[in-house]
Amino acid sequence: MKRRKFLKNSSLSTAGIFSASLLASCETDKKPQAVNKTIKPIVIATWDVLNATNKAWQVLNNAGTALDAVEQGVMIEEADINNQSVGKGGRPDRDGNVTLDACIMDKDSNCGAVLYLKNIVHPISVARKVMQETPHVMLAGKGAELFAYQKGFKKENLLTEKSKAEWLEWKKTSKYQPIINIENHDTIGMLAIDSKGDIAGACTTSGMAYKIGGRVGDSPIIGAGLFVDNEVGGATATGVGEEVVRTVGSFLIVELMRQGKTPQEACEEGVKRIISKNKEKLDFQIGFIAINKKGETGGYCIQPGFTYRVYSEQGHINKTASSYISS
Ligand code: SD4
Repeated sequence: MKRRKFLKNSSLSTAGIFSASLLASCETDKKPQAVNKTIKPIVIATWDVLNATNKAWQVLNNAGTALDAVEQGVMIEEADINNQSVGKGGRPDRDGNVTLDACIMDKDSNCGAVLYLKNIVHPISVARKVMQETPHVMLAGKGAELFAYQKGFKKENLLTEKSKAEWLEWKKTSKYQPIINIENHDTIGMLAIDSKGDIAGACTTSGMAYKIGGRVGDSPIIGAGLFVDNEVGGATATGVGEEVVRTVGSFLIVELMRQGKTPQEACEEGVKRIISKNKEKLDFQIGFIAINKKGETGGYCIQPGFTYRVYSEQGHINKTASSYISS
């Protein structure tokens, strides 16, 4: 079986675990190959977002750009009403409004973001339009929504019956106390390298459940929730955004990689920086993932329970990030 076809079949059928040793065993009858120095596409995303990384990989595997891959990848989660941290079906703020934040960054350090966007299923695509079709980087609230309509996006109710019912239940106590790995689960940050070796990233969320109306987290803030430097690599975050903003987490991680740290070391340092500002009370979750220009990846978090997906020619893997606090 041809390597490409084999990989394609495997990725579609195994829904996940695909080891390098399996790949090696299927190739033993082949002639030894010269070391392939060509660039290998790869995509990495926060949490176990199999469908999103599958989509991004499809784009990369068809010689698409990293920018298209990350946009189309995260759109899967935005449209999935079962993901209650992103797009349609997201948990609302304390007043029952679903408000979305997203940003995108390309290989040339162009970036676009939307903040506090209502009624639009795909904030990431609006963010891309802000990046490519306006002189601005960020649009917020009503202005972002009007811009989206002008660009042809349709108005849609984002509050599903499930999220509404949970919100009505929450209102009985109205206690804002995000539950680790539950209410801050599944925000998607995605980083990709395409066949030209270019890097892009995207991050999209409905933010912290039951936040004060108007609250914006780290996810649409370039440098905090996402940062890409095509010379170095990229990083993205999930978890309590306020803490990520305080240390400009994703930018910090990319700069640490620029200084020579591996993605794993840089993520660990980024998490530890946050911890150093919160010695008294570590009752929240932050998870970072990162990728460097060589396609090496890393992930680290405060609390156990954060996973991330990596999809490359080696296969499709859901990795459990190591954590500062052990399980
Ligand atoms: C925020 N970082 O709005 C986001 C929340 C998140 O999974 O990551 N949820 O602060």
